[in-house]
Amino acid sequence: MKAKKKNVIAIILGGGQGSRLYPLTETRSKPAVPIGGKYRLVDIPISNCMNSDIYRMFVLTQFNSASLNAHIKNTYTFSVFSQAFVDILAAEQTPDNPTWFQGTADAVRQCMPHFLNHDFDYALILSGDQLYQMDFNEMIEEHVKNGADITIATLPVNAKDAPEFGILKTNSESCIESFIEKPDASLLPDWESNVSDQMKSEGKKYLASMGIYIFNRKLLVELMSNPDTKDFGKEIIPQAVGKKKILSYQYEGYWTDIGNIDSFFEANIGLTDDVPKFNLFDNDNKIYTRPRLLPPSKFNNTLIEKSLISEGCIISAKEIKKSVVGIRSRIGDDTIVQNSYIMGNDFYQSIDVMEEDKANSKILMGIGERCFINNALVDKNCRIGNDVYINGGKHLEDFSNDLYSIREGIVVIKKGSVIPDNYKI
Ligand code: ADQ
Ligand code: ADP
Repeated sequence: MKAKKKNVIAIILGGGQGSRLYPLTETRSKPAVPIGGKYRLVDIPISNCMNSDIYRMFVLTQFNSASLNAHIKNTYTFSVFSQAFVDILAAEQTPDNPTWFQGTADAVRQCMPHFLNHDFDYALILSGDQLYQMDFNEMIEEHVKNGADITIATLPVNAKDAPEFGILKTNSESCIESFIEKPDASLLPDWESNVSDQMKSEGKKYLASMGIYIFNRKLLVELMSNPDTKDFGKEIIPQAVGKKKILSYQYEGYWTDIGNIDSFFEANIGLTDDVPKFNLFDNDNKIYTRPRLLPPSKFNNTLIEKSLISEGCIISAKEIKKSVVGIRSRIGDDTIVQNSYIMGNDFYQSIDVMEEDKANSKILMGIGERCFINNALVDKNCRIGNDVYINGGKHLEDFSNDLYSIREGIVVIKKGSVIPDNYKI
């Protein structure tokens, strides 16, 4: 049974400059990056909030993109009888704040006047680039029951991952006694925690901050009045340790950071597993997104193995394996797609326009005939010609040009790229 509703607002940190997800963030803000064929990154924290009965949400983003605005406006519309909203707060220049957000805490600080217009007792601060399904009510219950000033969701991690996180140690009451942001591997022996036997057996001996925080309103106002602190992980949390009661709320479910191309790609392809760790097929924890009223997908002689195919596609490919295919995708005859994420298209070309393009030897939207695509991430609205060969893998070095980038062996075709016939990567 869900706990009684608390007076909570959610603040979703939608991203800094998004350089780690480049080139997906070249023309859009990070929360608007499409995931899972039909969702956008911001749908994950928003859905977690809604599934936890938290309906007042702010999305903080470094720059405003048309796709983010359209997505939020067309998706999260609530009844006039409810208090629910999803507001986008983009970094704005004002006479007091001439700069962009300087970090996560600075982003919250610059937006404080907007939050304070609302009645709330607790602020739930979330990252915008994580894949997980979590009931925040339990965390809030623990926060209130223990009389904490701050609660941080934590997760056991192994020595390989620990240097990428804030690592902490707790006392027997689960209160955080020490915290270090992204420790050097050489320091790890001092940071082991007493985790469960199961976690120990998996080598996960370090307790990491998931970057999910609850702050009491009064404390948040107090902390945000110091303009010198720019970041939660680097300053706010380490400085509060020993002075405030900071509770660790330990979580052991599936959670992954999707802040870079490699982890974003893995998270998408992971959705095609027999039993994916992130469950889209869950009655109780729905992932919400824009309802689009698209037609059913249509196939012609295609072998599909372990793949997610979104609505509104027209597919004549020979084979699609271990891939995620996004809305309105068009894939031509005899093409093979393996281990790839094809994001799909924002609109259909009309038959007239397609005829015109063909007459002018222009490549059509979608993927042409007899192509081979492996280990690739194809952004929206690309026009890939016939007989194109894209074979990503560790044999490729990092690279970038106008059409595509290569990151950790994954070939990322940039949004709207036109890849000529017979092109090879
Ligand atoms: P990181 O994820 O490395 O570590 P950070 O880069 O600050 O921290 O990002 C946190 C979230 O805030 C991300 O969703 C990011 O996109 C967003 N963000 C970053 N800068 C922003 C800005 N200027 N404006 C708006 N949003 C911004 C943090 C903690 C660690 C913890 C990990 C868990 O600092 O202690 O272990 O999260 O992932
Ligand atoms: P999604 O289905 O990914 O949420 P939208 O339905 O918001 O995407 O559509 C994406 C964008 O594509 C919209 O901003 C829309 O205006 C734009 N769009 C639609 N048709 C065309 C077109 N023929 N040419 C260019 N852009 C178009």
